[in-house]
Amino acid sequence: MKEKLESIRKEFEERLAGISEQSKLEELKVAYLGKRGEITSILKGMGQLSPEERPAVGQLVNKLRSAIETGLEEKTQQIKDAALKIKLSKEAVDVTMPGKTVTTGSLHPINQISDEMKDLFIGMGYEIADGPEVEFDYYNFEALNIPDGHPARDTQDTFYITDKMLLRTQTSSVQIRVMENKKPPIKIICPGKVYRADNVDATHSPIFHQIEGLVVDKGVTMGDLKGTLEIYAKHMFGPDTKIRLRPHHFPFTEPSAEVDVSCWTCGGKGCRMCKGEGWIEVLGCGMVHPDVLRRCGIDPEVYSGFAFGIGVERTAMARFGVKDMRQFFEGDVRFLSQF
Ligand code: 2NL
Repeated sequence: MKEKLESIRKEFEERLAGISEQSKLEELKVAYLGKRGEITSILKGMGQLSPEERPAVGQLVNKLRSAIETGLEEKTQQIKDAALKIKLSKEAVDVTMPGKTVTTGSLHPINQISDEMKDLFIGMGYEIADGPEVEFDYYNFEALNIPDGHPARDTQDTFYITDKMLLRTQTSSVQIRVMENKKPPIKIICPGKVYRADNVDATHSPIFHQIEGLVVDKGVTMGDLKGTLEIYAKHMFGPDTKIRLRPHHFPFTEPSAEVDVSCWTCGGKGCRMCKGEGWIEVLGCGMVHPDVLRRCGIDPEVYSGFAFGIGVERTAMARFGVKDMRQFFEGDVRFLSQF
């Protein structure tokens, strides 16, 4: 019996040594410890032994069984370790490899400038108002004192969808909609895209961005307008900036003015930037025309208001020293990555 057990052990160890896969190991386990395995059949045959022999043989069989179990466990661990080693070596990171550069985008210069303007006016208590780019003739022209045949229909020629629908030429249309729907006090800015039937050149584009502001309340004066624009100019062009209002004409404001800021390059002495003028035009403004208020259901005897319109491309060109407006629309990364 002893010899038999010994030869089983030997055979087991030989077979175990030749195994390197988990599935073969399972087969081996069944062959020795399974229901019809070697050890099991010996245990079953124990009944034929004499009572004196039984304990000693039982001990030997148990020893062999636990040796087989240990052998199987150790092999399982070895197979697992080997697999892990292969997996790790496959996944190894070569830290000496050059890294992949992560390129982050940035805001388009037009968005940078309009965000800056919006932040400033929000800080002064303005709300942002939004409206359609495809607009009725009424909101874009009629309501703003520009009836059919008015010369401003030529200077602000646009793209017509139908006789009565067009692409808005200014975001004033949004302000008209707000005045129709809300009682003063009104304090809003309207940023957005506007359209003109202009040919493309260095300073013109059929699509551009504008931010218009509107304040309507009791007792709003031109002094309020001037103070507001002064804050705007200092914020956008530097704390030493001065402003100058030149009389102008817009159909929708009375009085109207164009606003110049002292040149941010020479401080007003005159240089190439300001073409020797010392001043640079940055926006248009005025006191809202009483007819415009009345048409929106606001009594001009009770309320007054000011409005202004700022071209974003123009401002961005000034701030960044861009000479050709077309660059803002071309999407050339070599241009855009400079901002
Ligand atoms: C420019 C500058 C301006 C306004 C826009 C405005 C809006 C309403 C009523 C009155 Cl609802 N005015 N906006 C006023 C003055 C100038 O934009 O150069 N526009 C052609």
